[in-house]
Amino acid sequence: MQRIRGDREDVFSHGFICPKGSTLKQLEADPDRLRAPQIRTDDGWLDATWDEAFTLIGERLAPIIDEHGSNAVGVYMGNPNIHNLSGILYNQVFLRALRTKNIFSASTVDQMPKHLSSGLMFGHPDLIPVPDIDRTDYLLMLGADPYESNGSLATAPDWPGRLEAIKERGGRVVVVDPRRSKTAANATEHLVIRPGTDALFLAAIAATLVEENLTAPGPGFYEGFDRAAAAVVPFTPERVAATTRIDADIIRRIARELAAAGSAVVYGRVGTSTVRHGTLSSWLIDLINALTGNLDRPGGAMFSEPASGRPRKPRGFQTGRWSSRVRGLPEVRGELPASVMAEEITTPGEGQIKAMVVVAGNPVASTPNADRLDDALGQLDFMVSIDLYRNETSRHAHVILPATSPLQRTHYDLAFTGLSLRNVANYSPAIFPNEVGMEEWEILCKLAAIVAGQGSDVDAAAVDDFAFTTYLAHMVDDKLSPIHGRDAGEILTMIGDRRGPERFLDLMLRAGPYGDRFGEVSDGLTLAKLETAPHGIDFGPLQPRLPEALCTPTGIVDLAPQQILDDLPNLEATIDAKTDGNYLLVGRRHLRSNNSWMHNIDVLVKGRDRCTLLIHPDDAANLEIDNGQLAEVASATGKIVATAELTEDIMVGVVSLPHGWGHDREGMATSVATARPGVNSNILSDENDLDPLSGNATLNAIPVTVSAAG
Ligand SMILES: Nc1nc2c(c(=O)[nH]1)N[C@H]1C(S)=C(S)[C@@H](COP(=O)(O)OP(=O)(O)OC[C@H]3O[C@@H](n4cnc5c(=O)[nH]c(N)nc54)[C@H](O)[C@@H]3O)O[C@H]1N2
Ligand SMILES: Nc1nc2c(c(=O)[nH]1)N[C@H]1C(S)=C(S)[C@@H](COP(=O)(O)OP(=O)(O)OC[C@H]3O[C@@H](n4cnc5c(=O)[nH]c(N)nc54)[C@H](O)[C@@H]3O)O[C@H]1N2
Ligand SMILES: [Mo]
Repeated sequence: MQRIRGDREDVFSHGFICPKGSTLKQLEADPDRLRAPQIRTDDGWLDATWDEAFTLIGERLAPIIDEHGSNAVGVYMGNPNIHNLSGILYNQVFLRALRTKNIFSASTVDQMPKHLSSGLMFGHPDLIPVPDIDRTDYLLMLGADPYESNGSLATAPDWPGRLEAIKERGGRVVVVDPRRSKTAANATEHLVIRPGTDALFLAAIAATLVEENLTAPGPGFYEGFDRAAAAVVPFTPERVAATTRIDADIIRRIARELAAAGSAVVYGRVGTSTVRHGTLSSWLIDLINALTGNLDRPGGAMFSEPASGRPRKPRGFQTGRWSSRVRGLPEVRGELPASVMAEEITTPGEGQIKAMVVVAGNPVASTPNADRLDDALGQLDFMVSIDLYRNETSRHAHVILPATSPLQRTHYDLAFTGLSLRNVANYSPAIFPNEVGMEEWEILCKLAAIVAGQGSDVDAAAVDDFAFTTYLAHMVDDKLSPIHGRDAGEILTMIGDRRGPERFLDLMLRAGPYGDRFGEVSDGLTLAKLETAPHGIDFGPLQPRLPEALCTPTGIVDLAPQQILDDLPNLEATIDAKTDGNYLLVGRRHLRSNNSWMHNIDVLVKGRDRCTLLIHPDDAANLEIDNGQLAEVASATGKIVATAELTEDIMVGVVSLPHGWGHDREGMATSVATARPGVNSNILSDENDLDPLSGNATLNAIPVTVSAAG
């Protein structure tokens, strides 16, 4: 390979590329990246054949299920699954075969509050509106730093350029963040907020809109307006100002500006989601968008129309169909909070987790009370990881199955085309041959056969055939499916020789909104057609989609879901809650980092230390901590020591540490990362501190004490 650069003719990116994308070559060449299955023995780690690895898994996992039932196997799925056709399609195949209630993922350390508010308001947890920043006149952005992250739950190349364009066309970008992030520094206005109080700030904006009669007349497809209005009215700007540290006048002005703008949109991300009232914030964001008339219109919050289609299930959305065994926390979107994993592993009794399967996840780096989870994983009877590396988490596995690197597999973004700021489709073939020998979807099919009691000899292809024909049968059976009533055999013939993710993808694209519907729409989309368009296919800007896209049983938007309103008294109680003089810890991201797993790429981690504790000079003076000196940070769960970096960019009383570091645990095989380990900020996050509605972890606004170390 020569080098990796952007594709100027790409219909979406026009050549924009992230610095991490251009280092995929180094990832490809990284000698630490796993290339063969690994088995842990008393004499250390040994390379194994795939047959040896699956035989061992069969011998160890099947008896655990026989003896203790499926719930004895827990599954954690990490963030990279979302970017991987194999993970997104075949984790489901594996989970359906296993049928465990102990399903966990990175969603409950990230966006679960948004899924919940969307599920309750729009009827489906994946109907998440995105901010139409390319056409808006006014963006109010909370707890997001797209200059570093390039945006999240709102996919577009070059977020910074798109934000600049808002200002260039005379619009405003208002950023709410306790830290002057790069995004805040480049905004029209930066509001410094006390961490964890965004729900109060947002409620006060909504209250102002109602109180000052600034709400737009709603379309015919909203219900609950009066109840939502009555619920927010107590949260006046004057009442929340002291707690949020944002003046009442400013809150009122922002509300008026949102109402007066030609188009406006409120958008919130990690800083509004990974906090105790994350679901309330997520709901309030969409409520304000609706109250100002900006839901589902250009320049407001809109729904993408992905080429692969959307699930249509007008059954409404329920949570709590089962609960976690130890703490009794409800399932949301089929998952339990990652925060309960450790206790489910270590608490004896019926239903205890005895084995874990981790797919593309590093929960020891990414989820609360990292040390406790690290310890718990060490107590399992058996663990399997599918990963690129032996890292903080996979070092606990008995078998590590290597995943293909990103350049060795085909790519289509099934998840992010549903959250895209433009409707596009783009498919890329694998660039290099698969060097590990198995595709990740084949691995998941083999694991499915093992947990279904069929043994380790079953062919992945047979599992794939079964999974696909079952899925197709459901589609032709489903009255809401665009291919309802069609002959499954005929469709199978039309799809032809494709197998694995490509077969699913072809079906989804052809049955999707731009699809050929298997001969019904001439010139409609097929995977074959997409393959002949190497720069992708553009289906244009987002279009209004309501009420048709809604999945609520009523067919209209519920502005005031009772489940959410029920948490408002808890929010109200925080207004006058005493603060105990602690500091509040928040996180941050950096352009050259990607959660925990790109720190073994030298070009990305070289240079100055980025895992520093940001602290305001006034606080540092009080604590007698100098710039560059070590500081100890302690929370309810643990303590860490990090180098202090004094900066006026952080709010007084707040400290910031990035997550995804701490690569110095014994037994890892990540030589570059371990040489510059940093510290694991999740040693400080508390597994008992959750958003009560979604079960999402509190990873921001963690109460800590800070002192000079050594
Ligand atoms: N304190 C704090 N904690 C946080 C956050 C925060 O802001 N603050 N952010 C949270 C967020 S938003 C997220 S999404 C989570 C992420 O949490 P996780 O998903 O658990 O963690 P990652 O660091 O993304 O780890 C991904 C793992 O997958 C492996 N991997 C990469 N690509 C592939 C692949 O294609 N196949 C397979 N099988 N493996 C692969 C990597 O080697 C790595 O081990 O962290 C959360 N944790
Ligand atoms: N370079 C890079 N890009 C990434 C990732 C990465 O690790 N590195 N991770 C990817 C993933 S998995 C995700 S989910 C996205 C996340 O994308 P973003 O949400 O844009 O991510 P962050 O950079 O963590 O921005 C969170 C901001 O919230 C602020 N904040 C903290 N607490 C509060 C609070 O209580 N209120 C408010 N208003 N703000 C607060 C922080 O100071 C920070 O600036 O990024 C994705 N992109
Ligand atoms: Mo994330």
